[in-house]
Amino acid sequence: MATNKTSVFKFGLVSLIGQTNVGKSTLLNRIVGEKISIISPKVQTTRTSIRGIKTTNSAQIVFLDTPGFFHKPRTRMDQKLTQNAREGLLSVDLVLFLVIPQEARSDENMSILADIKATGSPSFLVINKIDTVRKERLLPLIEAFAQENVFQEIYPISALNGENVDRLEQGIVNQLPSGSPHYDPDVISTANLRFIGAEIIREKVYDLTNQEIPYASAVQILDFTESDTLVRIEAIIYVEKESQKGIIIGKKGEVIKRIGIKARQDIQTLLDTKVFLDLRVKVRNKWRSDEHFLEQLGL
Ligand SMILES: Nc1nc2c(ncn2[C@@H]2O[C@H](COP(=O)(O)OP(=O)(O)OP(=O)(O)O)[C@@H](O)[C@H]2O)c(=O)[nH]1
Ligand SMILES: [Mg+2]
Repeated sequence: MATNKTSVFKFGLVSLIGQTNVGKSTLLNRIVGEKISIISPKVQTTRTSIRGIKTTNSAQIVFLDTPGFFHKPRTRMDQKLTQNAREGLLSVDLVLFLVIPQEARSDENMSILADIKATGSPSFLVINKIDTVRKERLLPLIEAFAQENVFQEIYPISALNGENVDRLEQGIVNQLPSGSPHYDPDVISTANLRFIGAEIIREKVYDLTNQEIPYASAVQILDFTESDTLVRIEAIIYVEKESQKGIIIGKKGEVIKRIGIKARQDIQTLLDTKVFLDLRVKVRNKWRSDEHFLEQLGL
């Protein structure tokens, strides 16, 4: 008989934690092979924890992408982000702690390291963005972290170009407990399309605006109707001030138009169908401190 019954199927929950902007969402998307989580060069991009699922012949890995840890929560939203970030430390089978070479031994990272130690969860250190430094710089870092006696394994990778990501994936699978898959093999996220649509629009706001505008913005989907040939989406971008509304709309509506075009393209690619997107901007004073509204946003 050719069937191989000796290899056990692996299943587990793996969290991606670390400071903001180290490439957690980029790594999730690279491993899953689709854009599940939005990415930007600006800090504080991910706001809620997002699950991405990778299924192979031998394993199903559920990744939990989390918001970056940061020091000084000012608004209620900041506090929620920190709470959501901490979820990644609890009841997971494996923690992936992402750092970048330039800031690997930062105070923030030393504090996250202490948290990982305290929870006692199995964990890997992932040194990301190795494409940005000379390889000689990595060895002392790896040695310093190895001496902490916290990490089962240490992987230098580039989530951007994929270097060493295969080896990391194999390491993860080896570490996971045996178990049956919980999701259909073609399910890649537990987030619904409505949520991912809102996130893609928010990503374009991050892309096309600056200063405080991205952080003062939230996207809510009012209508998401799928038919055979078209998906119709009606969405609102909330900001906190009239002046921010002016900036998002832009001269003669140019900025909002570009946000709409770029978002529509990405959503069309994801859904593989034509998308009609109706986008408006509204002011909602101090929404970042409005508990009820944050809940509506799923935060
Ligand atoms: N050069 C380089 N850039 C990378 C790499 N991985 C991610 N980036 C970039 O780093 C920036 C931040 O990436 P994200 O994936 O949004 O980072 P994050 O950790 O999810 O950030 P938050 O959601 O804010 O916590 C983006 O501009 C990415 O393109 C890498 O391996 N090399
Ligand atoms: Mg992110």
